[in-house]
Amino acid sequence: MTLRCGFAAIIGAPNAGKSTLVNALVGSKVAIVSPKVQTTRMAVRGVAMVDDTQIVFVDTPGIFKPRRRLDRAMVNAAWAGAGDSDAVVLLVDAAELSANPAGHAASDTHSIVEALTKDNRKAALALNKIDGMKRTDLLPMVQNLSSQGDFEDVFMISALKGDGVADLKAWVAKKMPEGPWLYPSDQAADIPSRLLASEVTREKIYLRLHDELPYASAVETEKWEERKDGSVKIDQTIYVQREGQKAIVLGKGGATIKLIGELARKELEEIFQRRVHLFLFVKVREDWAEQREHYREMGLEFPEE
Ligand SMILES: Nc1nc2c(ncn2[C@@H]2O[C@H](COP(=O)(O)OP(=O)(O)OP(=O)(O)O)[C@@H](O)[C@H]2O)c(=O)[nH]1
Ligand SMILES: [Mg+2]
Repeated sequence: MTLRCGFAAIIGAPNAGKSTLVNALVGSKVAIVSPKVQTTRMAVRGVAMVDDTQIVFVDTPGIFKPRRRLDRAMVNAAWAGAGDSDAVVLLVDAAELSANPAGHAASDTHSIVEALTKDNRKAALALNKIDGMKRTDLLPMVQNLSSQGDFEDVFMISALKGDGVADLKAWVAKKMPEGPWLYPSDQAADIPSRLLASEVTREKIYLRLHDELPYASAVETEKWEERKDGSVKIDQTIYVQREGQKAIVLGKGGATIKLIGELARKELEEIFQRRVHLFLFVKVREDWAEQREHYREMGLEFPEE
């Protein structure tokens, strides 16, 4: 028996479905998902087994043209995830590309292909969200992308429905080098519980609140208190940048934060398999996105510029 183990990075433009795909490949929820762009902020590892091969999938933030400091930290984290890996999968939202061939997703994807080519980095191409698309729309897209870069292989998948996911996983498994496993074979996620708890709350913010609010917010787990009865009490702070945003997060009579807290608590109870008491606080900190300590809390490196 030869053990194999390695890293496989899933990269792509924002909203391509990277986190959905990593969850599907791993078979449990390790990364948060929302319909909004820039949901993922840091690289998250999910572990999958294929026979004697252990694959450490790395979900990465979307790669786009960064404007803010936080954007730069996210894009840096994405490329760092790709740099350390034994296989790279470039994931593309085929439905979006078909609907908007000259949109953001297309140009971000084009820039990623250029960067991969320039660095001589090999990658497989995976067209995602093919559910509900016509095959005849996919072929010209593959031709177009293949003329931009040289891909090791091409897959057409639906991360949401599962189509093609097993084939992609088998391809990745073959790319993994010989070596001992890094994780126990039954471990799926590698993220500290406190950080996972913050991410779950942030997902509910992305699902429930709109416009600039998700992008102006950060969640930090301040306290994690084990109780004698087996439950856990978690205190979290939601940072926003303006008083008006605080009012929106709270909602009328506190209704919005109550709902966010309930949704997050239910999911945390499922993930941790125990009772959770979740307490959310909202704080205005105009410049949290410029402060080094928040980046460490988010699992990101602080970009100097
Ligand atoms: N129809 C369809 N929707 C999908 C598929 N995969 C993902 N989605 C949806 O696309 C949206 C974005 O999914 P995510 O997994 O958060 O995408 P992401 O690439 O991780 O996004 P960022 O972290 O923001 O870069 C969500 O609403 C998903 O449900 C798919 O195969 N088909
Ligand atoms: Mg994501």
